[in-house]
This record gives sequence, structure tokens and C-alpha cells, in this order.
Amino acid sequence: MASTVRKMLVTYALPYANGPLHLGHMTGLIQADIWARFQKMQGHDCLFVCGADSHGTPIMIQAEKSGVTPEALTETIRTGHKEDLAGFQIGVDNYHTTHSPENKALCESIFLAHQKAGNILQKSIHQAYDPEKNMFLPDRLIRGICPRCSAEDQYGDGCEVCGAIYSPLDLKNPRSTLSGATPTQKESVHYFFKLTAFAEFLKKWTHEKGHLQAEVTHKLDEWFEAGLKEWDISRDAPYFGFLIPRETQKYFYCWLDAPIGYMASCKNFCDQHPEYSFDFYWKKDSTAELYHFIGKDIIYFHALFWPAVLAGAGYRTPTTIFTHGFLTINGQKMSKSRGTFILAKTFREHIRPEYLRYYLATRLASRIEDIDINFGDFEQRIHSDLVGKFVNIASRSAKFIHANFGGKLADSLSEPELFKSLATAGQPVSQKMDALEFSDAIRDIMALADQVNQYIDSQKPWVVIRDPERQQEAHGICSMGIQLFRQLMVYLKPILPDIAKNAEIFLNCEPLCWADSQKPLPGGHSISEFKPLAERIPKEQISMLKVKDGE
Ligand code: 2FM
Ligand code: ZN
Repeated sequence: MASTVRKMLVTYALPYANGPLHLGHMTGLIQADIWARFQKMQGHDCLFVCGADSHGTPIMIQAEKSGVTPEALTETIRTGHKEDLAGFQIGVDNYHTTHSPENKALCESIFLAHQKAGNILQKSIHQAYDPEKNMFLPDRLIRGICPRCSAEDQYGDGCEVCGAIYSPLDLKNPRSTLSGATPTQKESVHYFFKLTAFAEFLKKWTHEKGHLQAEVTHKLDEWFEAGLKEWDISRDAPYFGFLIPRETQKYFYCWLDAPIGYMASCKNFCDQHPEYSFDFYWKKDSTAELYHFIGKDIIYFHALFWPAVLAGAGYRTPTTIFTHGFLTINGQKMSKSRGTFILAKTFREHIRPEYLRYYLATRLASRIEDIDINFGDFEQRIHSDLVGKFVNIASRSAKFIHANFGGKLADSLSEPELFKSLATAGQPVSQKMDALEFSDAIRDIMALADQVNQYIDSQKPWVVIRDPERQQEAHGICSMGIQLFRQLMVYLKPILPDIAKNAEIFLNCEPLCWADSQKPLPGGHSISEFKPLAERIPKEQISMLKVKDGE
């Protein structure tokens, strides 16, 4: 165990329960999962929770179209999410839903605390209304002609052709995408969260070291300069969400209850695991560390609203919010028409998910740049790094250990210095993993793998083994190969949990933790049969990915 066991809570942005997970989701989930697994391997107590974001108008409409209740729809989709998570070895400790009793209770109490503190105001606003469907229309459900460039069929919040941002009331010839009716305007009283009351607190919080990446802090400075606004946290019926206390027709906006869903997922987990305490993680002066992994499109919600919502209701604030960029495929945005919109399920049906974990790790860093999957490069990385360099060390060594030495390792290390140098290299690798510099960490690990392969090449065990006088020497070389492979496996385990599990069977050892890289397997240790840990990807499997979901 680590000398000081840190209590950590990690979350990933709750995916909407209106559709299956795609590779964009997987990118962030894999980043968070690698980090959480790394922390666990250090001996820290790291809880990783997530869940489905189940509320909102699009989900309500989709359920209506499919002829099912929103509860049933979101549960079916949540089940699919869980299958994808398991398929990609995303080791979440809980995958809950925002439509849960825990979340309802938390939302109500947080809202009431803010109301009591004077942070909520009510005011009347005008909004677009569908007179046929009898409901207020979110901007995305209105289409019309752009008031600036006259492009046809643009959304109510902005033009995809000229980039103009406007209110749906400005659109020319607007129509509801639900009924085709021309929206009218209707007045309604909404609840607003006084974000402005938290301006000083937020300016300080966003500049305190460690909470945000520098790029994010800069972005927020621009928003501060533009001025914070009161945040509309209510929606009128019909809506799928939680009713606001003492109201019968007004619901909490889903973006208020979504991050509270992190707490709800944690609460649901703690209630089932008495050794964990919800208050311990969330109380005001909690010593637990709280990390949120998110995409760059939802910074505003997490870095401004969320700390204010928490602090104002008497809870702790996040330790760090890690923001990642978007996923691109072969340099382009994922696109259905180009056939590059890839569902997590489609991917895992064709290619071993572990390979995506590895490839993304070679691309991931702590910056917010977009992350590109290039399938040519993908194939090459898997073949050259995983199959050619890493797994090859085990396979070439295991062969002789089994054929010539009864499956047992030599009594002592023949090259203790080499073992030591790989052990020492674990320190910078761990610093890089901790700092989310996965790409750099992998570069280091592959350089070590090169070093090990060079060692084996230079020692030529396949020649030495033929000489009856040099059996002990050959045993020493191949045993070194296994010991060094094990060290590399430790470093790669957060990225490759499934390969690690199979390697632990092969090595006949307990689940590897980071400290195992510092100590060799004991002399005379028996290893098990070697089964290929990673194999080349047949060409057709990659090409099959490209069309499936675009049809
Ligand atoms: O942008 C999204 O996909 C949202 N469903 C993320 C919610 S994150 C958190 F607040 F729950
Ligand atoms: Zn336009």
C-alpha cells in the first residue's frame, strides 16, 4: 500500500440516456478509467462513479416517439451503456442515473438551501411556444431562416452556415420541429440561480492552483469579463425531470440535476457499501479528493455553475476538473455521412477494446487539444508496440522456460542492474501517468521495451540454449526476459487491464500493483503456460468499422 492512502472520488461526465455510447464518450471514459486504475494501483482508495444523464426534453420526446415511458427508455439505454463500459473495461464502481430517489432528494435539499440563502430569484420571461403541442420549445426544436445570412433550415440558437448566434425569436419563418406549427411567444415565471452572487468566489476558485488547466482558466477569464448572468434553472411542464418543491408545473432544468447526479451516484454506492461514507466525500471540509473528467464543451457548467452550486449549499468543491478535447477520426469530426460515427458497440464487435484503450493512451495528454484516431496509425501502433515489442518479450522467453527449464525461473537475477534500471524508470512513468501525460508515459515504457528486446537480441538465448554447457546462462537470460516483461506489465496495467489479467495468469502471480515493479518474482517461481496476450488485427476488421453506423 502507498505510505499515505489517499481517498479519491473520480467522476466522468454523465452521458445522456438518449442514445448509445460512441467513441467520443469512450475517449473521456478511457482517460478517466486509466487514471483511476493508476491511482488504485498506487494503493489509493479511489472510487470511480458515473451514471446516465436521464432528464430533459429530447429524452421525453424520444420516449414519446418510441411509445415508451421516459423511465423505460432511459433504463434500456442505461443498460446498453453498462454493457459498453464492461466491454471496454471501464471499471466504474457505480453507473447510476440522474432519475433516482437519491438525486431527487439531493436536488431538492440543494435548491432549498440556496433559496434560503437568497440565491434563487423568480422572474417572468418570454419564450417560444408550440401552440399545437402545448409546450415551450427549447431552441434546438425550432428551425427557420438565419436572420443574418438567410440560410434555410437553421436551429433556433445559431446558424451552422454563418456562425451567427441569436435567439429563436429572431429566426425568419420559424417552425416547431415537433408539430411544424409557427411558434408563438408565451410568458412564464422561471427560477434563476444568482450566479452573480458567486462572482468573487468563482474568480478566486478558478485561479487557485490545481483546480483547472491553465487553458480553462483563461477561457473562464473571458467569461468573467463578459459578465456572469443569472442562470435559468427551471423548465415548464411537460418535461422529464424533478418537480421543483411546492410547484406542480415546473421542473428543475436537467443541467442543474446532472452534476448533482455525481453526488447521487456516490450516495447510492455508499448506501450499498457501509465502509464508504457519503458525507466523508462531500461535506464542507472533506479531506477526500474530488476529480471530475469532462469534455471541453461543458466547462461552463462544471467550472462556474457547479462550484457555486456546491459551495452555496454548504458542500465541498472539486479538487480538480480535468478537461479533454474532442475526438476526431482521421482528422475529421465524427460524421454519420462520412461513415466515421462509430458506436462503442460496433467497435467492440470488430476490434478488441483494449486496443482502443492503448491507442488513445498514446494520443492523450493533459492539454485540451482534440484527439485524433487515425486507423492506419492505430493498426501500426498495436502491431509494432503491443504485439511486436511488448508481448514478444514474454513469448520469446516463455518458450524456452517451458521447453527447457520445467516452467521455472532461475534462482536469481542474472542482470540485477537491468532490473534495477527498469524499476527506477517507474518513477518518471508514474509521475507522467499522475499528470495525465499518458502519451509521454507510453513513450518511456516503449523505450524500456526496446531496451529489453535489445538485451535479449544481444544475448541470443536461442543460440546459447543449444550448448549443453551454457544451460544456466540461457535460463538466466530467459528468466530476465520474464522478470522485465512483468515490470513493463505493471506500468501498462492501468491502460491494458484485460491483458494484465491474462499476464497475471501466465506469470502465476497475484494482481499486480505498482510496487511490484520494484521487486522481482522469487527465484524458482513457476510460470504458467503462455497464451498469446495480443495479436495482430486482421485488415478487414478495421475496414468493417468504417461503414457500419454511418448507414
Ligand atoms: O454533455 C453531456 O453529455 C451531459 N450529459 C453531461 C452531463 S455531466 C454532469 F453534469 F452530469
Ligand atoms: Zn447564417
